[in-house]
Amino acid sequence: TELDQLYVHESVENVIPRDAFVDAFDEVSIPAELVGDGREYDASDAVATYAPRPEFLDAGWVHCIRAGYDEFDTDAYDAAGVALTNSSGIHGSTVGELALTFMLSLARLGHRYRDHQNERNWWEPPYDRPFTIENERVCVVGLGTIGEAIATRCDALGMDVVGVRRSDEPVPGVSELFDPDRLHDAIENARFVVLTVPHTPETEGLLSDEEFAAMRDDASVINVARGPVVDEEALVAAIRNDRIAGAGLDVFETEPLPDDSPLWDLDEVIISPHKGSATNRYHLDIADLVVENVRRYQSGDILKNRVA
Ligand code: NDP
Ligand code: 7N6
Repeated sequence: TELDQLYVHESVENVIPRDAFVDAFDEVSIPAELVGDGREYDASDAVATYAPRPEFLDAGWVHCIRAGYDEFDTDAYDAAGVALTNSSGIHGSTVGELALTFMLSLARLGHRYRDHQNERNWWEPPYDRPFTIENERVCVVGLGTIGEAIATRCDALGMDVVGVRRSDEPVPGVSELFDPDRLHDAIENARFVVLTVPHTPETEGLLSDEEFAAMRDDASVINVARGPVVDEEALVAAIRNDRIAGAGLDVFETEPLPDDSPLWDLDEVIISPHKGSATNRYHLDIADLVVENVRRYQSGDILKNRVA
């Protein structure tokens, strides 16, 4: 199949310096060019982008440089016969290490020590506050690239790892798998509940009042998936009322997190600015995916990570 041109939409700038990204395509067999909005495309064009744009539906193939493609209208892509691919498969270490950062800090108190360091304060925690993640149970909800990376890391640190997914495909390091309709059984004994599911109609509001009530009162929520997977108001209430202990959050219902969000003020909430996937080699990781799919597209093979 013909593919003459690779366009890089300027929205990639949200996460990658645009020139570094275009330069990463030096080796690819077709020319790569940076574009803005309002450009016209045809079936011989490929577009690599962060954000969706209506005009991309005239291209031959669109690559989303994120794993989560919930902002793209997959039905419209199907109807237009335009291939849409995403970037799952490259975020295991980056997002996985952030999830471990959150868990280790919530147990070993890195966030509290830094709070007090800012005040030049030799703060000593209450005797019963620190714990080890070793021997604690973690429930990983969603066991794809990121969930599996978290599960294997937690297993290596001596945690008891259980997980939730729709299929019964086993995952290394996970001792027990639960169906999504047994979510409460899966989370009720966990010290950490880690969210790594896509944002879909089924996963929206997955953790809300009932789930926080089912969880242990010393449990923490780690959300590295998408904000709407957690009912944020219910989360704040659960932490304030000591129904659960805390949270590590990379994603939020509204991003950037608004200045008046109560989450900012909670000692046992760690906030990162949706940078779980950040790494100084993101442009290279994405380019590898795109280059592989240019090759496949041109030889008529099935595209990797095709989602529409
Ligand atoms: P994958 O597609 O590899 O994994 C998603 C997993 O979720 C699948 O294994 C699937 O397993 C499971 N799943 C889907 N629906 C449900 C459900 N209703 N209940 C339980 N499990 C479900 O994606 P990634 O691991 O690459 O990424 C996951 C999500 O993380 C992305 O969609 C994105 O939103 C977010 N993300 C966030 C980043 C950040 O910067 N914080 C970076 C990258 C991704 P099964 O089919 O068996 O159910
Ligand atoms: C930065 C976005 C994703 O879905 O939201 C994340 O991949 C990361 C590229």
